[in-house]
Amino acid sequence: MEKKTLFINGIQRTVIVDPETTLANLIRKQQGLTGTKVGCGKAECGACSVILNGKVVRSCVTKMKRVADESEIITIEGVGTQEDLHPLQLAWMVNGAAQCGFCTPGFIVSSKALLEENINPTREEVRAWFQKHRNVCRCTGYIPLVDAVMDAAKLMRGEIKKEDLWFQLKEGASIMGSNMVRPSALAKVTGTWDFGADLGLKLPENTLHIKLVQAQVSHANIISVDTTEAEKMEGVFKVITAKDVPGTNRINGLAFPTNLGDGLERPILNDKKIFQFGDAIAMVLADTPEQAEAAAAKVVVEIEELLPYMSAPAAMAEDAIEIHPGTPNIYFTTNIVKGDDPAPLLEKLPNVIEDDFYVGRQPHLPLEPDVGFAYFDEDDNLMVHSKSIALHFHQLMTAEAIGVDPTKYFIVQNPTGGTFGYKFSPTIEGLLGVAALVTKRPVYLEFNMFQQITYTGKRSPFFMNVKIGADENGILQAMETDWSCDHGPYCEFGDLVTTRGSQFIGAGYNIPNIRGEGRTVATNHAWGSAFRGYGSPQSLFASETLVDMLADQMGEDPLEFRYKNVYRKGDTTPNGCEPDVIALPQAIDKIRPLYQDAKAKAEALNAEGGDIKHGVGISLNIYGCGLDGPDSAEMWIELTPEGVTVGDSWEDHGQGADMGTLTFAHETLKPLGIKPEQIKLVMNNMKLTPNSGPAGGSRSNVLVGNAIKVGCENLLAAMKKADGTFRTYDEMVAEGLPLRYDGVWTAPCTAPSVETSQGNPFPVYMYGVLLSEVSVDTTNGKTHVDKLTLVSDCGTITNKLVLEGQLWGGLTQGIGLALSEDFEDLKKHTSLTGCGIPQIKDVPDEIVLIHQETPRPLGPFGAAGAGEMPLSAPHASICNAIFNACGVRIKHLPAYPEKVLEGLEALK
Ligand code: MCN
Ligand code: FES
Ligand code: FES
Repeated sequence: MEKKTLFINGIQRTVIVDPETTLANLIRKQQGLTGTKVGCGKAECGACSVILNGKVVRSCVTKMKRVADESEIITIEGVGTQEDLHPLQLAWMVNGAAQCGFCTPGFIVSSKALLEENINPTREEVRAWFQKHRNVCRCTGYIPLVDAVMDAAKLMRGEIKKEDLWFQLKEGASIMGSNMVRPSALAKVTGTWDFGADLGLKLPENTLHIKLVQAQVSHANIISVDTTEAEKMEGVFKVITAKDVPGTNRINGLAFPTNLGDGLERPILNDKKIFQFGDAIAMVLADTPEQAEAAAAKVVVEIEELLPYMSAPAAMAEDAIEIHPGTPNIYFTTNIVKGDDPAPLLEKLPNVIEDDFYVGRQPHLPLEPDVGFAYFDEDDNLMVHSKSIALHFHQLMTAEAIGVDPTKYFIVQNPTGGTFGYKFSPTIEGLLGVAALVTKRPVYLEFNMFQQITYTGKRSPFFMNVKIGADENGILQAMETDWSCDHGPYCEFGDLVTTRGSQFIGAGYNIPNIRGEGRTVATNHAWGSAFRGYGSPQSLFASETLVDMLADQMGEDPLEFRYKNVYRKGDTTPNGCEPDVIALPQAIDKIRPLYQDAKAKAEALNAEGGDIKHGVGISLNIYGCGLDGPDSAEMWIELTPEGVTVGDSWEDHGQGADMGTLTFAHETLKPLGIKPEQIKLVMNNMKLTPNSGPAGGSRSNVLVGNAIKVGCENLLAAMKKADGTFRTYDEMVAEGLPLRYDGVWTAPCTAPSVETSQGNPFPVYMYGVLLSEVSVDTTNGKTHVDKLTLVSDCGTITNKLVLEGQLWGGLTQGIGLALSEDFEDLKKHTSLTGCGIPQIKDVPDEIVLIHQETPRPLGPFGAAGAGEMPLSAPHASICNAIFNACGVRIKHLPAYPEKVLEGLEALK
């Protein structure tokens, strides 16, 4: 141990510290300053940035022995407080720069150091600074972060005042569509928004720390698990294996009735077999994480290794054994039957094209690794706190597996540092529940980034073959599709994601005659979980590339070819239903002049010669809002002396559920003249809040928004007097009228059958048209995205800051999907950088958003969703731009430089 004097946020502190521990540990664990976050723990993300003697350092890798005596350290807590915000914190709020907020303290601290060096930076200098200091954000696309620094610098130079920046709500005005700052922003920018690991450090002293014994191979029989040595280790309270699980130890994957599996193949702790790398085989519970870790290394697992099937084709091979004995590897099939058989038509049509496409196992890469804790509350309820974005689903899926009475088991969502869909699946809820149930003590489990990446679900790869045909006028007439979805070893929602192939291959166009078949395949690679876009990025990559190829084959302009074929009145979607609104022709009209300018610019640059080739590409971006069919959401509202309290389970990944709830309540309650600050939110605690459904499928703005509207209208109806005025709280009480009202809304939809896929799955769709401008270096095959322009139609805008954040962030993940992101190689793809997360240099500073607001008949106040549309097809647009630049067609993602080079070679 070393004794040091440190000046932390200006206050002299004496610390006794292990020289080998990190500065992050000292700050967070010894000083209790949890505003500094630890994401990657490996100097790759900048979440842990602090200022050490005037320089930005990543505290997760700064050993205390390198921190000199009398050092000065500034953490987010020293930048500003809730009462006295630093200009950067204010600018972060008004620019909507904190979505999940996990990267926020690191970025703000880093920016503070920048502005101390250079009070008048250019945008390029800000971007270079973030690149140099490795500040990474997964939510925002970086644009609002740079905007925030520029605003803060102006404030600090005295060119503007705080009042100029701060959103002012005029008396009686609507907050719908405004730039009002989300309620959680203040805590996020000041480092007081406690994520799971922050709360973990504040749990009671008797909390047990869990470490897992995980599979090191992808497929094996488990012969034995010996915990004898581990149990003798210092501090160990218990080692739990499958035999100790009180329940069935089988998570319920909620399989479709036609699924050949029972949906019960996923254990909480693996007993008979290992199905994928990282499977949890045992849990060690000890007084400290270090003790648990040391003991976990002593658990001996004897296995018989089996041949792993690491892709759908491998698992579909004739000689492949059943991964789950008794269930075929192809365990679910779905078909699409629309109009006449396209086969004879495709024989005759003058313009036909067919090809194979692949979209891979995109990793979610939230900066916050999975984390949670569990305990029994004062009423003896099992309480599990996690990053769940599907509270009620997860309780249903894990109660029996854990062995707990579902009426005594509740899940609470912790402030969450992004999920992008991976938390649509339960991850550690079962482990935490079992650990608390077996030990009757509070238990805590956190993953490191390696575990986050290797253990949690991934986007399900689709292997697709698509054939389309158009008549002599270039009007699409027929399509044949075939797709295989690699869903990893666990089936949960694998059937559902496979149905997206029938809903979104060819979406956006009126194609009267379609036949196709899709199947879900069990493999030994990472299990498939929801990922933003959920099947549409796979499906649309195939059709948005193929449409481009057909236009090229016919010598037509790809934008005009699309314009001729997009949905118009009377047209139908691949599911055979009318689109909710006609929005695409208008969106194309808006992008056309910009597209023509971009094309002219690229042609002019290419005419100059050189190795860098420029190109432009287009894609339609489409996704539905809702879970298929009569999806439903609930909420409640209560009149209080101060205003109202609104309760819902609109889970927040970081997208802005708090702002959505506040906006819909405020808008509906406008007749009462209530102010936003009179609306109290109670969210995402199953014990208090009803089933609003998961925050997936871009459903919440529509589904929960409608439920909030209904609940608020019920309250208004009860408050209304005969003369049209409203009763006060006191009058309601005096008349003995109930103060609390429920709001329920169900989508008037029908889930398509698996035989034909015909039906009306979604009440509302989101639409976009994306123009990508890229440059390709033909010497090394590297693509750079230079500019993106999106015409987006998400219906009436609920909150502009939130919506724009969703669009920038989603598009940026599309750049990753197009060019760099993958989880395939279990040796290489195990860190944020290894998985190809876009850093600021990979994302253009110009991502232009053009809003079209076609009101949706079934959307609350006309709103659609927003979360997934921007990631539904940007990769197709970018790859179409690569073709336009250099003639190379990318059909298998990502478009790594070597693939582009290979294509260039082939062209020669
Ligand atoms: N919104 C709006 N105006 C509209 C439509 C939507 O302001 N016309 C706002 C909504 O109020 C909400 C947000 O946009 O705050 C997204 O709305 P919606 O599309 O309904 O999606 P959900 O609230 O159901 O959120 C889930 C969605 C999905 S499925 C994933 S995955 C996702 C996403 O949103 N993961 C995210 N956005 C994310 N954003 C962040 N920062 N982190 C994630 O993990
Ligand atoms: Fe330290 Fe990522 S750089 S946590
Ligand atoms: Fe940057 Fe979520 S706001 S990672």
